[in-house]
Amino acid sequence: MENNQKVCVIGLGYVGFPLAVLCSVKGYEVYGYDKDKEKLARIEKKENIVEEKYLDEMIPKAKINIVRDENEIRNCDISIIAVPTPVDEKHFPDLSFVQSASQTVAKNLKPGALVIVESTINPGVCDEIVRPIFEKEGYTVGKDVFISHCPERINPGDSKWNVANIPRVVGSFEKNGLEKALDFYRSVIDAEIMPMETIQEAEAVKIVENSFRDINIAFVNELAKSFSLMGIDVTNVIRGAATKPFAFMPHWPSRGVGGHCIPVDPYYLIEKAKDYDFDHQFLRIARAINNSMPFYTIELLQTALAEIGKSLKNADIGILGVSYKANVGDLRESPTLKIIKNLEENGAKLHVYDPYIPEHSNVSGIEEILEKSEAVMVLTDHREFLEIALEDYKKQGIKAIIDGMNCLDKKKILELGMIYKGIGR
Ligand code: SAJ
Repeated sequence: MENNQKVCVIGLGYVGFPLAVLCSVKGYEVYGYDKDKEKLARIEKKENIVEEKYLDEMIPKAKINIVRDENEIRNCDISIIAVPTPVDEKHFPDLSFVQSASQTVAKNLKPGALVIVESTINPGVCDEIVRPIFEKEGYTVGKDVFISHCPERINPGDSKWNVANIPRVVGSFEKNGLEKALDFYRSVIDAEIMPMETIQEAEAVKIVENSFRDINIAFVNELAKSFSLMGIDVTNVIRGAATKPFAFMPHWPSRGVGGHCIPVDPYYLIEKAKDYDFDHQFLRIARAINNSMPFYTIELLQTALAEIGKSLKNADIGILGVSYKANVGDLRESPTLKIIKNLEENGAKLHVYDPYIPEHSNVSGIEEILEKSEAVMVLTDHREFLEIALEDYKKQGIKAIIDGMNCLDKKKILELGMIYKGIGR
């Protein structure tokens, strides 16, 4: 389908790149803007830079014109901002990337263009930060610029849900902007595109869906701590509760909550609500519980070592998995990094391996970990680790296994005579 509209995607990461590819195969003339020159070179070589399999057959058909001069954005009818919105070490939202991307677009805007923010932002950012940037350049929102928010919902590594089929919500400051954004997303995505009544509602949707996940994970993490004191396997209890066909959604305890979304987004709401003198205590408590899990996991290791008369100091500890999520290599807010830092501070000798993050590994592979360690912590449920025969741990003299993702066969590990500590099991 030919489409005479030109689209520019600002930020070609795990959100922007798939969207740019999709827009191109749907017939738009697509421009891509990113500060990372190396990434741009790889895109020009038609590389699948986000390593998402579903893009493999789309990329050869896609054409992404790399923006070499910001002026070229002036040709575009639609500019989509898909840049990171991390938090700083105090968990304060860092909106600098959204600000700078908005400034780039505002200084190179085609009058009448539609500007869409896809980055995750808290309610109020479009009105208080993005809109003034365009007004400062002399534009009138709803007249010669249209601003919309459509929060991204990319789930890295998901083989089923992707940019082409995930339903979306869209908000804008006024009717025309909303219609333009709805028309655009309905032309590229084969799923429901829901109009929100205000742009603030659209901003709130993403924060709410990810905070929902964070508090539910905190719920089962707290259960894991209490049930393990009672000798109850919380994962069996969750599986049992999940047989209820309605009004229950299983979440799973683990060594902690990492990633670019779940542990970050609640802070956006917590901080914004402070502007209204409201304390999101429930979100804060959930964050505190999830942030405690790496240290709870270390306590499990200490207990296991004590059972063999050892302490952390000078203990040879194998760390399997640094990535925050299985089968991808992503360190953002990784709980393992917190565990590694704490164990090193306590004098443990760490042998670290993550097949997806070689630069964070200090051994050649699984065999070396098993040879050198006396206890092993499985902290990411990568498929490679699930394939390790438990007998191999035993053969190599491993005395204790800390199962940070509850992904191993506890019963078999105990039968082999090793100590097993899971999160709530
Ligand atoms: N985690 C748990 N227990 C759970 C689920 C996750 O401890 O029950 C941990 C994971 O180990 C990981 C972290 O939480 O460290 C985040 O896991 P995630 O599965 O939520 O993965 P993400 O960070 O890729 O989250 C994305 C989000 N997608 C978007 O924001 C667009 C999230 O909304 C999705 O729900 C999630 O993928 C998903 O469902 O996989």
